[in-house]
Amino acid sequence: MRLLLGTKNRGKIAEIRAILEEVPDIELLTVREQPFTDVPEDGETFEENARKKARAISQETGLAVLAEDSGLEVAALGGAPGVRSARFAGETKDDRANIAKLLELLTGVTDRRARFRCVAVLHFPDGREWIGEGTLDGQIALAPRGSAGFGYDPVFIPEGYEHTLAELGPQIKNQISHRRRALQALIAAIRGSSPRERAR
Ligand code: ITT
Repeated sequence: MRLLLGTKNRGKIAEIRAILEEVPDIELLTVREQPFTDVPEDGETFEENARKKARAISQETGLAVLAEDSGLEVAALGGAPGVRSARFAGETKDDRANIAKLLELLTGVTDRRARFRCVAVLHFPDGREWIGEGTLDGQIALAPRGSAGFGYDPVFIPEGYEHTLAELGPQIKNQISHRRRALQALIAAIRGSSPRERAR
């Protein structure tokens, strides 16, 4: 199966590639081989944004497209930054600025529970569409630690671990991540059932 990855985020591309390496018969194309236009992410949910990206890029390119929308939900912030995770500190999608803003808002806050969420959508040009969702629970660290990964990885300590995802590195992250779980759910849906209705 030939799939175009509908993301321009290099961290996501590397992780999805590594996760899907285990799945036979998938040929992945990226924005390098097949450029596409940015899709405005103005939906209120991860699912809405993921569907929007997959559909728009599939329509533009005529290819099967795997897109995902993901983000961080922080309990003490009522689920923020959520769908606005990439632009939390501004339109430039600056990871460092996003982390600085998050730590600032959590100064003195003892409840540091957080959850990564990812919704992945696979859309075919003939309209068939599948979806998978995954989460990863954890805590927000008091300060950034580690250099691997992207986004909020330096401040996210997954449940059951003492180190941040940026310290744990891709081998461990890709075994437990919200992205892996979403892709696993998507693959299970493809293998086990018919596509979910397109008109949702
Ligand atoms: P595309 O829309 O091109 O896929 P994007 O970076 O704009 O790329 P999103 O809108 O889905 O992607 O925003 C996701 C943001 O959530 C991302 O920029 C990070 O700040 C954060 N995020 C999601 N998954 C993450 C992960 O595994 N590790 C750290 N941060 C993550």
